[in-house]
Amino acid sequence: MKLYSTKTSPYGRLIRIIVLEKGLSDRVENIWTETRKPDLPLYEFNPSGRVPYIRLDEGTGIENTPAITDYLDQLVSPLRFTQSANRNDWTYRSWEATANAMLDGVSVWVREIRRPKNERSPSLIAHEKSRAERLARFFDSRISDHRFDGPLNLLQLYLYIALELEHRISDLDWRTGNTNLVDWHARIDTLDNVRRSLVSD
Ligand SMILES: N[C@@H](CCC(=O)N[C@@H](CS)C(=O)NCC(=O)O)C(=O)O
Repeated sequence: MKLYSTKTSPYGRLIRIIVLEKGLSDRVENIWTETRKPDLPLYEFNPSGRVPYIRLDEGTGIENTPAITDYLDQLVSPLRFTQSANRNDWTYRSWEATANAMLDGVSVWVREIRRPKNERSPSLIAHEKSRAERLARFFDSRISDHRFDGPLNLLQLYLYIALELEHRISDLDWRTGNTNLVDWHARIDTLDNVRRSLVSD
């Protein structure tokens, strides 16, 4: 199967980590595409034009990170990311959704600052900056919980990938005052599959 992504998509990187964690590298070919341009070949089979997108060998495909994660997870047992025990752990589920919200918010921020200066919305940027800072404090005070430890799960991945966007947004300062989160990020950052998921632009 083929994994369509841009080299910079945070969601694409998350899926690359899951591919590695599930031992699926031999079955998934990375295809680098562009987005947000007219007439991309991607639109022929994925009309939304969003990535990541998994094109299955038999000609169908799936977009959206949770659905792709579900698909990849069920290919190789044991289930790790979706239907596993933590699906009924509502504290886990609540934090996973909050980490997903952080990634969505910071992604909106990145997209906004990539627009021409005269098209950017200062109020949107201020909103996303304050959301990200609030959520960084939220996770800093919970990061010693066991749910942030042990084998990578979706909660950890959403949070790590959101924090990683500091490399793309100079105003994203989640580090100041959040020393627990800084230590946690540094530990996740050294994991083998997390390193292997990096690609140069
Ligand atoms: N909710 C989606 C978000 C995916 C997303 O926002 N992808 C961006 C790249 S990071 C994209 O494809 N943008 C191109 C477009 O909107 O046309 C997911 O979880 O996969």
